[in-house]
Amino acid sequence: MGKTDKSRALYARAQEVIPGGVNSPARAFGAVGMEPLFLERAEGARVTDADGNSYIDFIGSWGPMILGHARAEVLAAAGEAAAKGMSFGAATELEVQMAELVRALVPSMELTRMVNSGTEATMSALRAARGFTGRDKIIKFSGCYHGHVDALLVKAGSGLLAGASPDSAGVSASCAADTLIASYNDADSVRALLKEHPGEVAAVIVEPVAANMGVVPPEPGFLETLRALCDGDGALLIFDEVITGFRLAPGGAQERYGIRPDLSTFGKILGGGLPVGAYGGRKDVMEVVAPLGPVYQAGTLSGNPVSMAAGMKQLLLLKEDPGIYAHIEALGARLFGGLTQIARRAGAGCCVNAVGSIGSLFFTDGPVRDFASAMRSDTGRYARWFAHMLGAGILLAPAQFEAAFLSAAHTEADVDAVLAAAEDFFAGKE
Ligand code: KE4
Repeated sequence: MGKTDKSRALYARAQEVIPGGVNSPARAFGAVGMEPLFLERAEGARVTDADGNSYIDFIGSWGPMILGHARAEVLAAAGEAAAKGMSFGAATELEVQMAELVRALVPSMELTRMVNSGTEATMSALRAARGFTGRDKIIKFSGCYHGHVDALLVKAGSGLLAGASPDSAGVSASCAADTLIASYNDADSVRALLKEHPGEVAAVIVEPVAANMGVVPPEPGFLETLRALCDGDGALLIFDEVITGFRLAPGGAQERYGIRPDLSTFGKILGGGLPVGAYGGRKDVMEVVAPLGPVYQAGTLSGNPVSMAAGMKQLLLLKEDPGIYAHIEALGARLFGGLTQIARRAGAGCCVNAVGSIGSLFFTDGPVRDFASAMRSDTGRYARWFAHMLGAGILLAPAQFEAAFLSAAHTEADVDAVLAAAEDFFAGKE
């Protein structure tokens, strides 16, 4: 890896004016024992840092860049919209077109409300669920991350797992008291909570493919059982598709697995790289949301025209060219299948989980099927893996408990570069 003088200098400056020098802990590189790289530009599957070092990028802004960075059509759509005004604080046709497109892609989204992040989407979906059911409790799964919503920062994944605890300080006990914790891929843990709290649970919120404790796929029958348990109890089933939405299929994980949730949340890909989130689902549920109903939710920049234009262009490019999904699925099979073979040959005490174009290499024998098994990973060895790959010009997620993301801009050569560097790593050049 080349010199990082400019990143180091920027980090020193950043720490003077930004908590920890970053605007999101996931970018801090603390989990891999390094100072963060400061990136300057990106195009296609590559990013370039402040010192001019170029990397094949598998962070992809944590999911939004499914077409690759700086896709010309998306840039043009954003620029064209911006030239007409950055924000109005009034309704626009673009918002209607976006909601119609989301419903066309995801039929369960009978009504959609745009917000500005995945966090806002999950926070609002929970409030709508509580307002519709009149119930207070929610069930989430240990290791799943749904954004920094107070009630969901309990046994959460992603950046919390780089720190001391999967719980966050600053969340009042009273706020967390209504959050019940189940175990991913263990439907009996949900059944027990519903039995213990009959008629009290407003919603079960789940990442249909967990991707914030590393990637953990749903085992056969898990999602179907959640659907049945919610139907039996009257709790709503919320699919948090902020990562999986528009990635695992045009209609997200709910299309891939054939499950219809009551509410869904989206973000990332939906905005084409600009700040966007959305929640929605059943018409009868979403009709509780203001100005129709008593559940208040609002936002100055919700449905921002520039974000709508960029996000819609990205979704339309995905919709018009199904070959993109075939490409990223094939690259996923090549990358994660290749890593599985290499690790197995090396008897290396690691395993790979993947679904389509997202996946994770865990430094534990596995299988990794839930939070407890993910936590057995050797995070120190992951840090050495990360550094080795960075030295080979490959930028992976700077933490064990995240996902690697492929895009339409990645090539077989990009994947083969990862596999070659992995061969070196497992050949003892750690
Ligand atoms: P945002 O508020 O960061 O837009 O979305 C929150 C969120 C909600 N639901 C799921 C399933 C998510 O993965 C996320 C955010 N994902 C992380 C990466 N694991 C974002 C990276 C970051 O926090 O900087």
